[in-house]
Amino acid sequence: MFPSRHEGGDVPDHSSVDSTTVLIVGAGPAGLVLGNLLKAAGVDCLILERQSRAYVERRARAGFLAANTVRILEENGLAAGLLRDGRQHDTCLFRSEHAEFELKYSGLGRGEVHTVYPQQDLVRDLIAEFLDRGGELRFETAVAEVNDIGSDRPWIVCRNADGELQRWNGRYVAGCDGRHGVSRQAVPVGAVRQYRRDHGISWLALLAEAPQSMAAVAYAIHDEGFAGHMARSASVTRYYLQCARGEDPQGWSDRRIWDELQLRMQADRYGPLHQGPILERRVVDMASHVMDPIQYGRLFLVGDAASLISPSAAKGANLAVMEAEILAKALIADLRDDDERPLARYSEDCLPRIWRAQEFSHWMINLLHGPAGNDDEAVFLRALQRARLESLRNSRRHQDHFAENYVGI
Ligand code: RFL
Repeated sequence: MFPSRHEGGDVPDHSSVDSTTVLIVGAGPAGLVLGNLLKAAGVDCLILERQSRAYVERRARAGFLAANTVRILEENGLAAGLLRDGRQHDTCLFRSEHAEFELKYSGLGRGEVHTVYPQQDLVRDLIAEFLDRGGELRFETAVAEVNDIGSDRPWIVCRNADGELQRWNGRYVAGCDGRHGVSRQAVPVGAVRQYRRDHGISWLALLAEAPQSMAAVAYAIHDEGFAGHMARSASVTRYYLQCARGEDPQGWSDRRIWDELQLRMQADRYGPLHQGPILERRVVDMASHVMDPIQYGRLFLVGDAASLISPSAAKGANLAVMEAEILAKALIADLRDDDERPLARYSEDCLPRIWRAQEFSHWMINLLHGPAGNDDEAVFLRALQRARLESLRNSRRHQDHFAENYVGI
């Protein structure tokens, strides 16, 4: 065991000082998988989460878990819920004004499938398991500062729900605080390269209280813009509509949303969608961001904090779980076996997979979106988009490549 050590006493500006071995900032999939794996190995850790438990257990985002994610969760005793309630998914459907075709990816590439299980359900399971394992998780506690990551004694300052400031010392900090987190801001300017790309495309991300309309994920390519359909649960379906940058989601009434979805999904030709109230509407800008390296001193970035990926290929949560496993093993090797090498290699181990996922996501963006307008460039790029789709429809090699990247990382 690597026990906590309460140091007590007052430190100027902070009401108390405590210590643990690994300070984990954020209780999303990354922080919770990391915390569970560390706890199972007897490594002491603390998770600090700025939102309430009810909020994170209801925050709907991802739903498509890759085979590698399911393997990690299963091997670590974290998969009971998804094995009970998750549904296997193995087909995607592409629609354009010219054609419709299905790819059954369980019969392509490595033959892997997705498990559909809402991210908020996974988060709920991971929290329950972490607490069962005796883990310490503080909700409504926002980390305000991450300090001295270049030393062997990093520390953080957080503010709890009562507004009290507290200092925590640790041996390591895992920055699992997502796209807007504070952890990565602790890295000195110039020490890490940041790659960024704004794809200039936005989606209206919708959750509809309606059963899925098709048995497959559906990608509709249309001159009015992309539309997507993805199962979440028996009664809730996620839809996407490409929209203008800066669009006000409240400007989209339920009626307007369903009319636009029916138009772009060609309901007149392929059958109507199952409609229901829109439970959530928000605009998501397609953006990518990669830190290189994803570690500095005693700070290790995991999940969206390390690399943000557009949701076009459903990779974000899967990358987060994969990196959490790699970091957990490396921390355990260091703390238990005195082997620092896996920790030193953390970035090297993760970054090629992150870039692979980024490349595939970028390819998906180009497959699904064409520029609007009738100028020469827009027409040319839309023709390339159609050619890309035709290649996917006709080439078995292209399909194998797609399947391998779509489900794998
Ligand atoms: P999360 O889930 O954002 O968790 C970070 C946590 O850190 C907390 N936090 C702090 N806590 C303490 N102090 C601070 N200062 C803090 N600052 C932040 C936050 O409250 C939060 O609880 O990051 P993590 O763990 O890296 O997980 C990443 C995934 O959540 C994300 O990549 C996916 O949701 C992306 N994504 C999808 N990924 C998939 O693999 N498959 C999908 O089908 C899929 N669909 C999606 C998605 C993301 C979407 N949005 C909203 C961008 C669909 C959508 C619409």
